[in-house]
Amino acid sequence: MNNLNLPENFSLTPEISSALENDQPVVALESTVITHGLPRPHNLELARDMEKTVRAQGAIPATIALMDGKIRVGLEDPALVQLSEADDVLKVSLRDFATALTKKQFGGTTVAGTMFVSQKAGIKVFATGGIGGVHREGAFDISTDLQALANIPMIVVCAGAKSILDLPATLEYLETLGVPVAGYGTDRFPEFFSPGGRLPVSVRLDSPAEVAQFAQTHWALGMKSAVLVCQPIPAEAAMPLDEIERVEEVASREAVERGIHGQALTPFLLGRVNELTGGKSMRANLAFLKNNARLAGLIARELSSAH
Ligand code: PSU
Ligand code: MN
Repeated sequence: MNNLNLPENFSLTPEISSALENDQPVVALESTVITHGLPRPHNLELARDMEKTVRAQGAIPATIALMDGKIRVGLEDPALVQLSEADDVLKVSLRDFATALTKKQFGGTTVAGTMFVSQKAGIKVFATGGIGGVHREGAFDISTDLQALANIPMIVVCAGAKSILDLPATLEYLETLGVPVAGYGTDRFPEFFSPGGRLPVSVRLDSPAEVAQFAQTHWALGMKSAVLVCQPIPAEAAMPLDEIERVEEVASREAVERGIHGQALTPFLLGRVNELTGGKSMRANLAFLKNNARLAGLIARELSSAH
């Protein structure tokens, strides 16, 4: 079903079409975390949990992915199962859409890919784990996520940027691009597996209503960039900073030694960090993903009632 004058290749579930037409709250969810970020069966459990969490806030989840030559907005459970079990899935950022469509390959959308599709469909709120950024390993490895945040006006809820990145450089780059970086309930930039504390954000926001009001003010000025809302990992799931830093250094060194770069780098680093922490980092990852789905649901409700 597709009543929104979207390009041919888009396919929306009836639930999402009707929610968007009636200005009901919708939260976009990415699928790279399902196809490349988490091992089976945790990927499917997480995908279902995030959808459930969004619904529990009174919003409708729209998981976005490429399947059977279509850009799918909203995945019903059999499609989620199929995606979570598929092999040879492409990681789809902005340059990869036409590849997945012409080759009829399945694709998991990154933060940038998910933002692109969301904007076309008219979804304003998106929950993810952490954005991509400036990598430590190579001078030119800068995630397309940053470009998307500069150009696509929506609210992206995350737990900061992955600490496997060069975080000061990532924040400088976001400043250069004019992207507001909001700390949710904090004035420090959250660092994914840990609540952070070392780096500042550009604004602190303390409630879903304040986030909605901030974004509307930003866009009413004519700004085109996203608002990045960074919520620290729940305290009980956080990991000690020295432990994370130690394993991240090991993973980073191995990536350089093995010549891993480009799109393969992020999945490699996250996978190695998970192995080296005996699965602890994955449990932390699951905790903040769900927490972010919750906050995004609440923000989406604020935005839709404000219209
Ligand atoms: N965070 C995770 N798991 C992931 C990602 C982030 O915990 O799989 C994904 C996101 O989809 C993000 C992407 O957009 O990694 C960034 O990849 P790259 O650095 O290649 O742009
Ligand atoms: Mn990259």
